[in-house]
Amino acid sequence: MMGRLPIAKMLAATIALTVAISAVMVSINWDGQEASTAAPKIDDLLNVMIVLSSFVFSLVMVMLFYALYAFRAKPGDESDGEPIHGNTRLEVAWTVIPTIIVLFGAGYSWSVLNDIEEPAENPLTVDVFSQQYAWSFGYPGKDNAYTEGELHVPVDRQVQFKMHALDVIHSFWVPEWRIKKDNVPGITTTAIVTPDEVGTYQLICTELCGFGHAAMRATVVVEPPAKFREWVTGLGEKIPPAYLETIRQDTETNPVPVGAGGA
Ligand SMILES: [Cu+2]
Repeated sequence: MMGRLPIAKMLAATIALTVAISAVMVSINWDGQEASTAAPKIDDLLNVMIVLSSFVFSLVMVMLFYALYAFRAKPGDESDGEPIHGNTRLEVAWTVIPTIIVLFGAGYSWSVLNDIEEPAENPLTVDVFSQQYAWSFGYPGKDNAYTEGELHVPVDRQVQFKMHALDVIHSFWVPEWRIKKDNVPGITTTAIVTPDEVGTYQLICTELCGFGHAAMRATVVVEPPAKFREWVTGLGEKIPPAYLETIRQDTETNPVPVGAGGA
C-alpha cells in the first residue's frame, strides 16, 4: 500500500531544482543587445516564462523520479500492480495549477503587448515595402522620400512602420528591437518601435519567402534626429507610383488605428 507522500520534501526539491535551472537559464543573454524601449520588457517577460517553465519541469521531474524510486518492484515481486482508479485531489491540482500559470502568462503578455504598442503623441511613419528579395522604405511625411536597402530612423522617437508586401509574405525583424511583424500582400500591418540606442543594425526577413530569403536584409541606421532629418532631406528618389497604389489598395489592419490610445 502507498504510504504518506513526503509532500514537504518533494516541494523543497522542486523549489531547489527550479532555482538551480532558472539561475543558469536566466543568466544566458538569449536575445542579445537591447536597442528599443520594448526590448527590456520583452526580455523580462522571457525571463519570467523561463522561471515558470523551470518550475513546471522541476515539479514533473521530482514526482517522476520519486515515483520511480518509491514504487519500484521489490526483487522477486511478480504480482500485478494495484488497480488504481484515479485520484480526484491530484487531478484537480494538476488542472488548476497549470491553468493559473497559463492565465498569468496570458495576462502578463497582454499587458506587455499593450504597453509596447501604445501609440505615442508624435510618431514618425515609415512605409516598408518588401519583395523577393529586397526591402525599400518610404517617408510619407517627407515628400514621399524613398530609399532602397537602407533604413534610417531617429533615436528616441516612436516609429510606426506601415508594411506592404508586394509579392509573397515576408516578415520584418530587427533583432535588437525585438519586434517582429509579418508583411502580408493585400493588407497593411503595423509595427510600433521606439529605438533608443544609436547604432547600425540589420533588418532581417524572418519568413521563408523563396530562394533568396536568407540574403533578404537591409541596413538599419538609428541616429540623432538632426542627422536623420539631414539624411532624409538629401534623398533624391520618390516612392514609385506603383507602390503608392499598393498603399492605397491595402486594407488597414492591426494593431490599432494610429492615435487610438491602445487596445
Ligand atoms: Cu524572406
